[in-house]
Amino acid sequence: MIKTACGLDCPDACSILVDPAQFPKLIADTNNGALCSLLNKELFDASRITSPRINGKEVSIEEALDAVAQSLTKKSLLWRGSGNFGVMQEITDLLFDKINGTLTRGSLCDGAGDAGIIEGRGVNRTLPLEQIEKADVVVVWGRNPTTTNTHIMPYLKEKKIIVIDPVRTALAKKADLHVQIKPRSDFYLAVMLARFTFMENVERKEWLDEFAPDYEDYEDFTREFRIKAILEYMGLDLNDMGELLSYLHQERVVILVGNGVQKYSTGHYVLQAIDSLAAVLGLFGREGCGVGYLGNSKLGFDNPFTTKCQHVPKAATPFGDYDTVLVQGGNPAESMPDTVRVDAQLKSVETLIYFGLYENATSRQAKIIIPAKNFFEKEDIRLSYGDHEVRRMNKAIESEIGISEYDFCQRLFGKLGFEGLEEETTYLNQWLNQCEKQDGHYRSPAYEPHPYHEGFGEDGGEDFVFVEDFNDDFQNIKQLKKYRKLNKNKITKEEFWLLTPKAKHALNTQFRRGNQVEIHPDLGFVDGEKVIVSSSHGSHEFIICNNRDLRDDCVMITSNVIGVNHLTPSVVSEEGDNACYQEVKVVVGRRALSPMIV
Ligand SMILES: Nc1nc2c(c(=O)[nH]1)N[C@H]1C(S)=C(S)[C@@H](COP(=O)(O)OP(=O)(O)OC[C@H]3O[C@@H](n4cnc5c(=O)[nH]c(N)nc54)[C@H](O)[C@@H]3O)O[C@H]1N2
Ligand SMILES: Nc1nc2c(c(=O)[nH]1)N[C@H]1C(S)=C(S)[C@@H](COP(=O)(O)OP(=O)(O)OC[C@H]3O[C@@H](n4cnc5c(=O)[nH]c(N)nc54)[C@H](O)[C@@H]3O)O[C@H]1N2
Ligand SMILES: [Mo]
Repeated sequence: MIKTACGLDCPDACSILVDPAQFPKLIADTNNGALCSLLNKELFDASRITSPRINGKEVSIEEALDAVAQSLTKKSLLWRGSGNFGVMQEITDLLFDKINGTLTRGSLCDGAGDAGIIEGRGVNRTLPLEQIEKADVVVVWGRNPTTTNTHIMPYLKEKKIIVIDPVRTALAKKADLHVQIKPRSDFYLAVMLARFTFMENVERKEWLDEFAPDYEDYEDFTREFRIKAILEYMGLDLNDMGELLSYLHQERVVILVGNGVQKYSTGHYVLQAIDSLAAVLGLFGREGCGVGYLGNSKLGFDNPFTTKCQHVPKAATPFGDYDTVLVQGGNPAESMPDTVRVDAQLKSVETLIYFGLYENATSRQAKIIIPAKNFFEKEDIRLSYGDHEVRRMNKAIESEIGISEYDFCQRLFGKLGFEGLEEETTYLNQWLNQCEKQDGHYRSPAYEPHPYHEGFGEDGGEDFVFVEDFNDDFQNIKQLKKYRKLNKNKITKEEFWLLTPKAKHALNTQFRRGNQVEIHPDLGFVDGEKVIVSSSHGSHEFIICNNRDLRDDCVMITSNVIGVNHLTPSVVSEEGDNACYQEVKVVVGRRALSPMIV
């Protein structure tokens, strides 16, 4: 049995025991001991790329790497996804530094929220699991842990649970209160809750005086929002607010925020407003309290892979500007927003290199294919954005297939005549040596039992910064209106918010794919019916699945569904260079309708 850690991009970062003869067993660690349905040998083997290819023809790894080396002498971009969360993924930055190549900045994931947290708190610290355990009330806000973070579920047991989500999620069904919020209105809810807290005079004055002295200005800011109009917009009334506040005003309250609230251009405002509410309630630095979001797993580390390379925004990468694009550990042709644009751009790249595990829409376009090793087959270190444990990913399986990121780099350094790459173990140790070690466990240097106990900013000496403005210029784009005119009577009268959260049995575009659009049954569609969903960015065909757990102003298409990102825009968030998957409205049409031409 070999102990390792799961490399899939998920906050659980499970420790697992591997018996190479059987497939992995999960060990009770930060988790409840149940093996995740994704750790399944059949899934890991299905569509695996087993040999290098150039222009569709199988070649030796030597030939493939020669071709890569040659292509990297031209203007090159590295686009790295999050298919494997190990730190060694980033070693290829050192190669791009040598060739004067370009990297990406920002994120497809949590960047907008992260930017909002940094504006308020100065630094994004992970809330330790033990604080969640000590809470009386847990507010789960735009996060779906039953699907995306199952090993946090035991920490929610015997707590009062409040869910704020446009979908009646599995957790919402069991919760003490579910606020089925209108999408993209979380900013207003957070501001209103702060306003009511001030009105009831239950803000934590003592704490505010010490750590967030601008709170009176914030109170003025919250008064700029008209109660009646905002409540109407959100579809909530005073009773709803009263009930919600009765939970928030309890002694130990944790707010767990997810990606759902910030898949918008204004995502940073939402996190800063939720943090501002938490400040008014005095939740920072206190036992059993706090705001948890996707943390910055590399916080506190000196990263040996930092370079001075130039960067372009990841969510709207201009692939067409480069002769050579290396895609590593990602599937941009499907996971990026606005894949109609992405597809066209990738086609214009002279040499697209795909370095990954599975066949997918990106590998199908690539000229050079380099098979990767999966996380069972190489050495690495696993940080987590959900807790502070640092786990070794030990090689558990010997495989003939593929090449590790370190070996890829080392061989290209050799071919291109570069020097300065250290041994693999040197890098691994550089990460581990920065951790605190206790009973065989490694812990991130950023760990603090009560984050922000001493205050905000990197060193804890700064005040909390409240959100102080809000600009939102979301518009229904003209093209959609034109489309509506052209297709009068053939598409739904309504424009729907697009919700695109994670799916239970897939990890983004890896593993099980889907084809469904979920919609409220009152809208009159029939299960199994084929429809075309369109936005001003593109169209795609999906199969109807009626779902009463949705609001009737939303449709839901999970991130593993083929074609979902034909609908989403290349918009980059106002702060944090993040993708804005839900900054869009869609219409639903019958099969007879031609796809929208963009
Ligand atoms: N099984 C599985 N687990 C995963 C993943 C996976 O693909 N599959 N992906 C992993 C990754 S990469 C990430 S980043 C994490 C993300 O994990 P989560 O943060 O849980 O992210 P999502 O599933 O995208 O969205 C969470 C919830 O937000 C809600 N939501 C949507 N729009 C809004 C809104 O406007 N307001 C509010 N309040 N809620 C809204 C959705 O209905 C959904 O229930 O999960 C990780 N875990
Ligand atoms: N509509 C919609 N789109 C979304 C989202 C959404 O919620 N809705 N979520 C967004 C989010 S939060 C994220 S994080 C992104 C994720 O988007 P991506 O980063 O593109 O991740 P995946 O789609 O999971 O593709 C990962 C690929 O990595 C490869 N891979 C896995 N392990 C390794 C390895 O060890 N080495 C190498 N070289 N390759 C490996 C696999 O071949 C796999 O195809 O998707 C985003 N896209
Ligand atoms: Mo993500």
